[in-house]
Amino acid sequence: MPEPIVKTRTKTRTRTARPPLYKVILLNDDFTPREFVVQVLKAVFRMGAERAYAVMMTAHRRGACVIAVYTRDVAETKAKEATELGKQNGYPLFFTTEPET
Ligand code: TYC
Repeated sequence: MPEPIVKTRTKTRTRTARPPLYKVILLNDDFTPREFVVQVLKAVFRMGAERAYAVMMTAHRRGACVIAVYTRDVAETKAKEATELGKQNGYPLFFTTEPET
């Protein structure tokens, strides 16, 4: 009887893991003017006027609003940049980040 020929072929499949995402959250405060919040949302998060206004009003009414989801680096940089813009203008405007579950 001839020996059966058994060949083992190892196939390597490369999977690219998706990086974990982080939410940027806008917090309400009693001092920052609405119009200023809208300006920051447009400038830092590239929102159009209508979306920026809606997001600002959601934070105003509910206390906070998730505004976007990015990789950790981008989320933290944008949150810092936007918070800094408020600070430079004497406002307590605050953006924070948290991992998306
Ligand atoms: N509550 C502020 C006001 O009445 C406006 C505001 C909205 C501030 C949203 C921060 O995230 C914010 N002037």
